[in-house]
Amino acid sequence: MFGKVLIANRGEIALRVIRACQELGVRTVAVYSEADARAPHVREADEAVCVGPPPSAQSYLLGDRLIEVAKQTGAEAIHPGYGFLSERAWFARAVRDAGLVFVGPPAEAIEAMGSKTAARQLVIAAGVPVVPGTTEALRDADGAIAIAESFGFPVLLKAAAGGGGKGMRVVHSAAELASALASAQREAKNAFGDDAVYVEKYISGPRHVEVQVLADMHGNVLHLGERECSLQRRHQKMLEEAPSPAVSPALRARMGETATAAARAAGYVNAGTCEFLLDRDGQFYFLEMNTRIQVEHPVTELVMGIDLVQWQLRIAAGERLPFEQKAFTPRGAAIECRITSEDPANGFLPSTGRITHLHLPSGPGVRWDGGIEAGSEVGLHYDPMLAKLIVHAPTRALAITRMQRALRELVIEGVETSRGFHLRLLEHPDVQSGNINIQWLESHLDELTGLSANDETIQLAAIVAALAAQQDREVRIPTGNDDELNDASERSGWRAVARRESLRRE
Ligand code: MV4
Repeated sequence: MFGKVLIANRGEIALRVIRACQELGVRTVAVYSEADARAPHVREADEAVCVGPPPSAQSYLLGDRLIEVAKQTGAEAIHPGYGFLSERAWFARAVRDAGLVFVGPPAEAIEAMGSKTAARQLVIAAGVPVVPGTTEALRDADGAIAIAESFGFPVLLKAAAGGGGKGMRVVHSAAELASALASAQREAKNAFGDDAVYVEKYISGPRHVEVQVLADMHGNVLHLGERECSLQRRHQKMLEEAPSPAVSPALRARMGETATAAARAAGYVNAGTCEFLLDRDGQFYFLEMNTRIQVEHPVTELVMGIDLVQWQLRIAAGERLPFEQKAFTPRGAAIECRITSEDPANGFLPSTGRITHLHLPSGPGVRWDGGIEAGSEVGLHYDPMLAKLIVHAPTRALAITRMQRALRELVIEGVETSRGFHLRLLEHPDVQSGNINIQWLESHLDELTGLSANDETIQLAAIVAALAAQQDREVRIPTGNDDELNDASERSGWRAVARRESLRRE
């Protein structure tokens, strides 16, 4: 195992990697921007080096600088986390060329999966089902129309260098195609410096199901089942779960074999994820492979009983995977809520400020992967995800109840957060029954964000809750028929918080 690892990231994932290193007896080097000088990841690491001013382009994205810091501090490997430099093939290559280990796949595998058309060619050759479409960039509108007509409208134009939903256009008829192609090409050129656009049949109302893969340097490739990730807004996932309520053991085995075939075809090593669309008839189609650890990895960890980040490090150090595929059957159900500093009542506008008060949920089956603490300053330089709240329970229904309980325990003061939105989401019958797809969340936003109280109402509610809490502590709850009072105080989150706060002060 490595003696020392540099973590090229911040926030909750930097802390997650530090914890994995600590359990493996590996020393850690954090890097940070001037905005993060007091951030928890800086304190929790064994050493920390400031790499620049707040904008990521001048700090967390300075690959060469991070490699220099790794060499200066004697780190042997760099863990990139997710986002930032995690899927930049040039960075993986530069790390390797500097004589260090990149904790992730080989640069060649990142490259192979980075071009969506090249990835399609690669996986088709391995027998993986993909959505009908092209494997080469479109040359002109006439050619595109001929192809689109061969499988029928609507079709979806996608940037070859894209991924994650950037630069896509749904096209409903031949008449719209020429102008959609031109604008997609323009957008692709601007976003990725490459105007290559290809076309796929548009699948309407599918689920987004992704399969976790682990591969070592010795040819062992395993899958760890799927995650259901359909509940997303503007390509940002809000809630993920494992297993997917739509995947049977037989489908899991087929999707898993498909994912490992795609990974093998790419010469994949380390942790990766194959994204699929799963349609209403149980047909699944490979979309793309994410060549990094993902935000939602904890739900897989909980149902499979394995530490994925530790295994990323072990694989990078040359260890063999000691598992047999049949060891990986999901146990129970896990759900993750991404707690963001966004205001759901205000179009998910990012909210900034200092976290003045933080009360974390805990107890059976609750995990908090956070990057903040009381006193943290939340700004606009980085992603608004503050933390992930993850629960594990014997069944999906119990996991939902447990998540509701944990969200009610959670108090974050100082910035607006998605907490209340998550509570309402989990109350919805479609979410409770698992009857969701990738369009569900955006088509139910009004219902989920509708009732927004104004400041004055919130102040009144807080006062009433405080008064009610004052009563609760004065009245010794006697025996017998006080069930109603107990029920009411349990059900009101306001009252529970006020009671907790009023009792704290003595
Ligand atoms: C699609 C699709 C429908 N049909 N491809 C979005 C992210 C990127 N990985 C590909 N995406 C999609 N590709 C075809 N042929 C719908 C989406 C899509 C989507 C996929 C997964 C999760 C959320 C999504 C939201 C909108 C669109």
